[in-house]
This record gives sequence, structure tokens and C-alpha cells, in this order.
Amino acid sequence: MTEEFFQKMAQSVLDGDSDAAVALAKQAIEAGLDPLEAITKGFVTGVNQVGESFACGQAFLPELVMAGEAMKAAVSTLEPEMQKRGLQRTMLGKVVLATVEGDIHEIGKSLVGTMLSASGFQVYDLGVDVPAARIIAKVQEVGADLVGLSALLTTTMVKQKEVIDELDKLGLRKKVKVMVGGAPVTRDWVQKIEADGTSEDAIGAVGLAKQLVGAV
Ligand code: B1M
Repeated sequence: MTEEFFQKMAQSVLDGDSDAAVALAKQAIEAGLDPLEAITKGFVTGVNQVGESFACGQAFLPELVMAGEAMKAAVSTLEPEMQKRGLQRTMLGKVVLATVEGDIHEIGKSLVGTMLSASGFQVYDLGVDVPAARIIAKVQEVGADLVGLSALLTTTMVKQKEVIDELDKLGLRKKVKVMVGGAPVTRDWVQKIEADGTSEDAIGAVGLAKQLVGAV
């Protein structure tokens, strides 16, 4: 696949053009391109550029919303192919996954969920803006091995700690591993809140999850 094709993908997100993003995602599948490569080299480049323009006041909320929608549409189109390629029969563990309360960023979290599930984990994706109590209730209901908490805002990162504290109070912390992620999450933060690890991307999240359940 050419650089030009990846650039078109990025541009479709920059333009907030969901139809073009979906068409390009379909083209990528037809051409046999690795769907994760299409996301990371193509569409994510676009959404990152919009994020940067937004941060320095050159783009505004409507642009951010439209870019997010286009990105989401592309990822949804590529999702079945990602699942197909990663098809695994063994069950490595149960993961309760959520974007924390107050935070509606879902694309990265969903990507992590897709990759975990394609790699053999049973994933319970609770969605976005999920209060700690709902996460804990699901952990108890399904007997989860792992909790995955995504936060994209510096203001919502604290909610990751809240979930860890609640698990601790209930005496579940030793049994249930916690991995955290999202752009503002650093190694220092992981240490501070005593999480079990973080990763910068979805591939890294799979490696970490395997490590945490002792599958590698
Ligand atoms: Co928002 N937003 N946003 N946004 N948004 C950011 C995060 C921001 C950095 C933009 C900026 O200013 N440069 C900024 C946060 C600043 C900060 O706190 N430091 C920001 C802001 C300010 C806001 C609002 C407050 C804007 C406003 O209303 N004034 C608002 C908040 C709403 C809320 O949550 N309460 C808001 C809203 C939105 C939209 C709804 C418009 C939209 C989201 C649409 C959606 O998800 N359906 C949106 C978008 C699209 C972005 C950016 C541009 C892109 C996020 C994204 O989807 N990236 C983002 C800037 C940026 O990150 N470049 C920005 C692609 C995705 C594949 O990557 O999510 O990082 P990412 O996930 C990665 C890794 O982080 C990691 O793996 C993923 C896959 O590789 N990872 C994990 C993620 N979770 C993980 C969990 C793990 C492990 C790894 O283990 C469990």
C-alpha cells in the first residue's frame, strides 16, 4: 500500500468525512491491508492532527466531533476484519473494560477491546462515562481477571484511582489486575495509583494483558 493511500485515510478524518473514511476502510480490507496498520498509519494520523489543531485553537469542537465520528466509522468498518485475523480458540481471561466516569472518548478504548477479544480474552466492554460502582459490579458478576480503564482527559484520570481504591476496599485488589491507558497516562501515574501497568497502544495492551494473566 502506498503512502498516498494512508494520506487519503488521514485526510478523510481531517475532513470529518465519515463516508470517505468508510469507503477507504473497505478498500483497505479488499486490498488485504492489515486493518491495524490502516488505523495507525492512516486514520490515527488524521485524528491526531485535528487534536493538535484543537489544542492550539486552530480547530474547534465541531471539527473535533466530526473527526471523531469519521475515525469511529473507519474503525467500526475494520473491526470485523481485526476479529477475523486474530481468531483464537483458547480463553486467556476475562476483562472488564471501560472509559472512566466523566470521559466520553471511546475510540482508543474500543480498539483495545477489539484487539484483546481478537487475542483470546473475553471482553466485557461497558462503554464510556462509566462510574466506578458499575465497573466493580461487573467485575464481581463475571469474576473478572483484569480491569482495563481508559481516560483521555487529565481531569478524569483520577477516576482510575477511584476504581483501584474501591477494589481494594472490597478485598478484590489482589485477585483482579488493573491496567490503565489513554494519552495522559504516564508510568509515574501508574506507580502513583498502584495500577499493574499501562501501554501506549492497543498492541501493547494485548502484550500487557497476557503478561498480567500469566499467559506469556
Ligand atoms: Co477530545 N480531547 N475532548 N474529543 N479528543 C483530546 C483527548 C485532547 C488531548 C485534544 C487536545 O486538546 N489536544 C483534549 C484533552 C486535554 C487533556 O485533558 N489533556 C480533549 C478535550 C479537551 C476534549 C473536550 C473537553 C473538548 C470540549 O468539550 N471542550 C471534550 C471532553 C468530553 C468528555 O469526555 N467529557 C472532548 C470531546 C471529544 C469528542 C467527543 C469530540 C471526540 C471523541 C469521539 C469519540 O471517542 N467517540 C474527541 C476526540 C476525537 C479527541 C482526539 C482528537 C482524538 C482521540 C482519539 O480518538 N484518538 C484527542 C486528541 C488526541 O488524542 N490526539 C482529544 C485515537 C485513538 C486510537 O487513540 O484514544 O489515544 P487513543 O487510544 C490509544 C492509546 O491511548 C491507548 O491505546 C489506544 C489505541 O492505540 N489506550 C489504551 C487508550 N485506552 C487504553 C486503555 C488501555 C491501554 C491502552 O488499557 C486499559
